[in-house]
Amino acid sequence: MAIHAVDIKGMKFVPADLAVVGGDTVRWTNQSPMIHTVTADDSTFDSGALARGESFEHVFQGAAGTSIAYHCDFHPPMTAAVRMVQAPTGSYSAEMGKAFWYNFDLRTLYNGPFMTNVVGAAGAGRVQVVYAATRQAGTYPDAFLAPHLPRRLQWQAIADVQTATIAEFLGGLDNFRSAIEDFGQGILLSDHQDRVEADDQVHMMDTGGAPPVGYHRWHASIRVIQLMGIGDSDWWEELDRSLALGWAIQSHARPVQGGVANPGIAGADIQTMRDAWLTMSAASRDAQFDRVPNSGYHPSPLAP
Ligand SMILES: [Cu+2]
Repeated sequence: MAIHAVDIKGMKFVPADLAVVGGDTVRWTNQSPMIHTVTADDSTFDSGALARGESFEHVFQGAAGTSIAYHCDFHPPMTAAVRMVQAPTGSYSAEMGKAFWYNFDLRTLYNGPFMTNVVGAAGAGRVQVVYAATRQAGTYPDAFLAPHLPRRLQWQAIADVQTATIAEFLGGLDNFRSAIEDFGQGILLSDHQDRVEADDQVHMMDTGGAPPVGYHRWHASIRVIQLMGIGDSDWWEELDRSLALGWAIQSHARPVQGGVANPGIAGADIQTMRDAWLTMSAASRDAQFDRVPNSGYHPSPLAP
């Protein structure tokens, strides 16, 4: 059950359009100097007056396909909605993994405005560089967080695309772990024509043949999100555990991009890495990323 964060800022709810699955919590936080309310149009919830810094939470239980509109009682132009979407039911399947990675890429990597106005503006493209530099200098986390703080709205959007897409296509983090295990091995081959034409058919972390930077970038992004207090820190920690496992698996499997699925690695090796990586403390996981600053494969993923 994910917690989605919505900021009230600049006379707007951000994001104004949010997809959640039944049982998810939405937490609104007033980041503006003015008093606002979060009031359902159908009166099913009402925060009352929220001063700066105050939050309000509501758990959504509506049927998939419905949309719950809400507004601010004091400022009628402030309107937004929460859309209920269907969580996939049942256990993980490769089809589920393919749908997740395809749609996640469509919403991020293949979404030009998102990459420019959100990822670029947030500094997320080089967040792993700031991570490595401040960790080496001993100024982490303060000096790491500082340059990103003024871009909270963009980081909010980066957080939301993750929580929303995981909820919509995987249902939760158990299935995300399976999805990134497959991703790290490069065993999921997309059958979408646009991916074929882009010569980007294998769902895997890659940067044109070089060792992947994406795991470092994603890990550092999760740390920004946690340090900013966006969403549920425990949820992000669980995501980060799976992310680190994905990095280990890809470091061991070394899949290649192309028109065929990679063969994958032995189940016993995956279990060895699960045992090592999913039980690691947050601090130890941070230190693993320090071993290969900025990007690259982990040197000993079976025995970190
Ligand atoms: Cu208002």
